[in-house]
Amino acid sequence: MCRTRPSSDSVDGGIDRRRRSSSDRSSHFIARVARWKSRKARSISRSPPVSGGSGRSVGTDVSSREQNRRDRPVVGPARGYRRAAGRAGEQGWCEDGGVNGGPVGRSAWTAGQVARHLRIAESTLRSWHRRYGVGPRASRPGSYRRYTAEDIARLQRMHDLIRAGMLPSDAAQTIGGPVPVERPLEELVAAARELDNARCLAVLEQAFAGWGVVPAWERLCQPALKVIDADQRTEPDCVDREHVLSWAVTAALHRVDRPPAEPGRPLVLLACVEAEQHTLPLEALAAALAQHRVAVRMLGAAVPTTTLVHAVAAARPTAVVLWAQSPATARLDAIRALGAFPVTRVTAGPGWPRGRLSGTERVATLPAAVALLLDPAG
Ligand code: B12
Repeated sequence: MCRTRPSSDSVDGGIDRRRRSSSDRSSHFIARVARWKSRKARSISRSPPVSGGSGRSVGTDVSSREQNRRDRPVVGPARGYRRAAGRAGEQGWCEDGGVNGGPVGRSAWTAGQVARHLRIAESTLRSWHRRYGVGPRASRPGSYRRYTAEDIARLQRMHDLIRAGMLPSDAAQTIGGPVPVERPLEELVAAARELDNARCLAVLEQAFAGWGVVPAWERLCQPALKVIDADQRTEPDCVDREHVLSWAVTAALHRVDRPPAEPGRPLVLLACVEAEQHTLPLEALAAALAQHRVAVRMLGAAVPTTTLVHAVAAARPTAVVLWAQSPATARLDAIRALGAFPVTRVTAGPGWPRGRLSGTERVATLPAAVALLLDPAG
């Protein structure tokens, strides 16, 4: 395509290409070849750094044309990352999406390139990032995850330590521990807006592990859900972001460490009422209680009243928490049906009528729910 496009010099010079003399054409050709050579030389000088440890370079592993394509350093925000392009410039990326050259200043490499360089699976690299926070340091809101030479050197050291027999968790600590996300809320919102499940998950996992479930839910998840929900006022179709964020919050909560329940502790059963899809608050409650070594049974979304009754008869919980997000789903028959069992009935969520329903407890926040359920009989 490039070959048939008029070059900017021919346009600037006002020369009609068809009337150009053969010496004009050959000097243009020579100039174009020179430009191509200098571009190629620049791209070669941007080869991935060869770390002291292995002396290997990514380039030596590349065989097929497809691999070559994928190995090429990504030179700017991919399609669909336009919003990030302005900020990306601060990180040393070309603001034009890379069309004029590629990374300027610091080089940056994809996870695939780094994995090939270290000769490990890409999934291992991602798992180091997710579990131990060892990943690209330059994680800015809206930025696309890329590894710098410094990141690669740390990862190489981690790899060497593991090969020498160290546990990955110890190796991660030795090389400097998790890299805290600088502004987790902005990072999480940006990742959700880019529909980047993995990046949302990484931020959330770090927050749950570092702050604990309740603070991370209140400081990070609740505000992020509010922001993403508010996006729909200006962009009604962007509920996809809410789905991605909800998925990531759920996945991260499922990954929270759950020590074995303490024997003799009351069993708590959690369920959303029939037709209720809003499970996240109960997911947070389940993880928070599990961290306190409370035994939890979670039934999840849209539990029919008959199913709830069956589960209570089978599991014999001490307390049952029923979530209703809106008055449209709040089912009083579910509360009544549980009256036949010796359980503390707890209503949670803004759907239930204000004030306490007779024979039930009402909780309005996650910390209040945890406090009540740590000792439902007390
Ligand atoms: C995530 C989400 C979804 C996800 C749910 C995914 C999941 N697995 O949970 C999906 C995409 C499935 C979804 C679907 C729908 N949603 Co929705 N959703 C939300 C969103 C963004 C968060 C819900 C949530 O988790 N809230 C809990 C926290 C985050 O909310 P909060 O206000 O910060 O918390 C308050 C309390 O709830 C309490 N609290 C917080 N955490 C905890 C924890 C515990 C244990 C306790 C006791 C209390 C507590 O403290 C706070 C102060 O009151 C809300 C907007 C919002 N910010 O709440 C809309 C929202 C709840 N959804 C809404 C609607 C309308 C729907 C749909 C009907 C949309 C549709 N047309 O299909 C469907 C309903 C499906 C159904 N039948 O249930 C409306 C509800 C309006 C209403 N009052 O009826 C909201 C409020 C959006 C809006 N602005 O209009 N939704």
